[in-house]
Amino acid sequence: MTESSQTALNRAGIQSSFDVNALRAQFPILKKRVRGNPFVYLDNAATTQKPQSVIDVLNQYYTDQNANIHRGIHYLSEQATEAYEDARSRISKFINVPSERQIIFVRGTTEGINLIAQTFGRQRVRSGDEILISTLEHHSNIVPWQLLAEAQGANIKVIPIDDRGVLDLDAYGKLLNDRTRIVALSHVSNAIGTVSPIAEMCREAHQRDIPVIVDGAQSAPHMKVDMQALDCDFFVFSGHKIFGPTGTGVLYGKDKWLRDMPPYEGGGGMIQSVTFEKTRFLEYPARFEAGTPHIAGSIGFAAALDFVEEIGMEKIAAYEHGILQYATEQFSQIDGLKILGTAPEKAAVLSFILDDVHPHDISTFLDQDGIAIRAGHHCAQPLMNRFGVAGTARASFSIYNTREEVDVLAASLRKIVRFFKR
Ligand code: 7TS
Repeated sequence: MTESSQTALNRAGIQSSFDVNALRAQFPILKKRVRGNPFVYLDNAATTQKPQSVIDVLNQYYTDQNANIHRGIHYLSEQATEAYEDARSRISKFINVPSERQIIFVRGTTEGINLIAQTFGRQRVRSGDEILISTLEHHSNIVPWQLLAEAQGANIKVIPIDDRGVLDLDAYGKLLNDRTRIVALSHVSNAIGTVSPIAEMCREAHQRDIPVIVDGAQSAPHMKVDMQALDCDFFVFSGHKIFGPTGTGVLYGKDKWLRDMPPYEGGGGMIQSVTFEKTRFLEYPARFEAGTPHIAGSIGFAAALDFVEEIGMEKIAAYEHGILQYATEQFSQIDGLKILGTAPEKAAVLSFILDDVHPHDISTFLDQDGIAIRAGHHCAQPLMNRFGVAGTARASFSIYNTREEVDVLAASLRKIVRFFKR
């Protein structure tokens, strides 16, 4: 271990108080062997593995509590409703939301952004207006805005980045103008790990009364996110990237916007009264939660946040930072390896290319050694284009990854270098 990563861990007091092996033991899947090797899971930006506590909550729900919510006036339905609403309340506290009602359950970040675009966006954006996004965005924070722009006759504008993958804030200031109706930004880039200064960018947009939508899919799992400190207008993140079940996520919005937004989907659970002539809708959050939701999933999502809080987000951030630094140092010693994304503020993601070896070949080779990474465009094709590559290989870290796993990855990469040099 190098001195700098040692210092980062010591600073956070993690060496003494954090036992990564004990933590790993809580994740049954990490005991797997893959192709005869210990399983090294480094695809956490795609989805994280689940601790036993979350698996147990899902099991318990279906074993002991399952009923539909907000409907049947019977014992189990009441219990399920209470557990579901309690999950909403715990999630709201996790991101410091003023009222739990401002948490809307969705299927994930993708659905959350589409919901905002198709309700708030349609209300707000007219012909000739501009929607401002950045070069760093995941497709799910590009395509919903393009669909909206096409429907309304609006235009998409894009904040450029420098060669390190850092947003150009001067350009941002200049791009904000009287036609800008929405700013939509990722907090942390899934493809190269850049952390963007969201609070500062919100302040600047708010000076012009422009609302800011934040894609928090990759920030909420890796750093403390506080809605009142960020002061963004909307924030969306996925449960499955923070140790929770797939098919879960939440959308947070400011009351001043949510209260006047029209529904996204129509159906049961979101109406006050229905006649064939006219339907009256419930207030939010129910207005945006048509149909039977992923009840067990949302309860599991809250259990995942309990797991995070038990460790402490500051500890998680510091530990992962140490791993990222260590991996960056290891990678810099590998012949022909180039890291994409060298922003001073980064979280948990290391994207790289290796001479002319195709990223898919890298991941296939690593897979032979039981190592799971992601290769390709990472649903960020415009960002790949900016760097002049079709794709990268990407290792993304979580709290259960170790320096030993980074060593295994580095050794396997060296093997690939030797193989292709022959
Ligand atoms: N936004 C960001 C920044 C993401 O990283 C992802 C998923 C999404 C939105 C969409 O989230 P979902 O839960 O709705 O699918 N990112 C990745 C990834 O990096 N590899 O696989 C999925």
